[in-house]
Amino acid sequence: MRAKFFFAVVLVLLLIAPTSALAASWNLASDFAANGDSSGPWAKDSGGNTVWYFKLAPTGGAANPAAYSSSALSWTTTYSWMPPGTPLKGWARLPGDLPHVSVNTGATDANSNTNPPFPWRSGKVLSHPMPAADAWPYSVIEWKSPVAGEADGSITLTDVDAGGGDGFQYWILKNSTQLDTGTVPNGGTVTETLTDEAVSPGSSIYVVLGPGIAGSHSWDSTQIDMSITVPEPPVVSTPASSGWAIAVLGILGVAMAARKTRVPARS
Ligand SMILES: [Ca+2]
Ligand SMILES: [Ca+2]
Repeated sequence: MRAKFFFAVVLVLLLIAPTSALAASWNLASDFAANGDSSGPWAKDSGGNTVWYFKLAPTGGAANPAAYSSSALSWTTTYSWMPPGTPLKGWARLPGDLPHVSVNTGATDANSNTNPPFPWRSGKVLSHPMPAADAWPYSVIEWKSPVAGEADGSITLTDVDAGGGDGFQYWILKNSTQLDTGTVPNGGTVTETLTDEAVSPGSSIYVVLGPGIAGSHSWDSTQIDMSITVPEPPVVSTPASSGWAIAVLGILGVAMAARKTRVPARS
């Protein structure tokens, strides 16, 4: 009888226990800052890498993942528009360092040596396109899902170089499906959210950055904040459910105590 009682207690605990943490999360900037190097896994293309990829898109191919390529990108830690010694790393087309997708790994914000300077915040990813007339104007960030589930995410693009220019264009895709596109004026910002986007291993979310509406890439340094969670965050145990758990355990405890203290009836 005692074994059955403890089995019942364990069963109740399993039923009312909060869902274990199953969510997997990725953050472009912190993942890149902590792990990125020339060999991946936060590298420019496939070849054994896992989640983050950096590519370029050709003229007319901003929303066509089949046309994306990383072949022109090289690993770099120096940028002609940043002071020497600034702790940066990323992928860029050399020489000229544009387009690029790179991260500031320093503990402090940095400023460019352009006039006027633009800020490159500590721990943040910047990207920069080329003019629309270039053969490969667009920089591409790809998140390739290693898991199946429903992806929630946030993607914020901010023009950090407000010295001039026509702002930037962007595209958000899941695989070959365009989820959204838009233009952002000079100095502007936009946030796109992902909600319950079904993904499976190999599914991709793309963020594509291009020059502005007039095709100019001047003053187009763009901060990209991007995070994705799959599957959705687990349900957290509430105080109410904890209260029920205590109540159920209390009832079971009282029942056991009563069983122990009950005096057998005399015959
Ligand atoms: Ca522009
Ligand atoms: Ca600008």
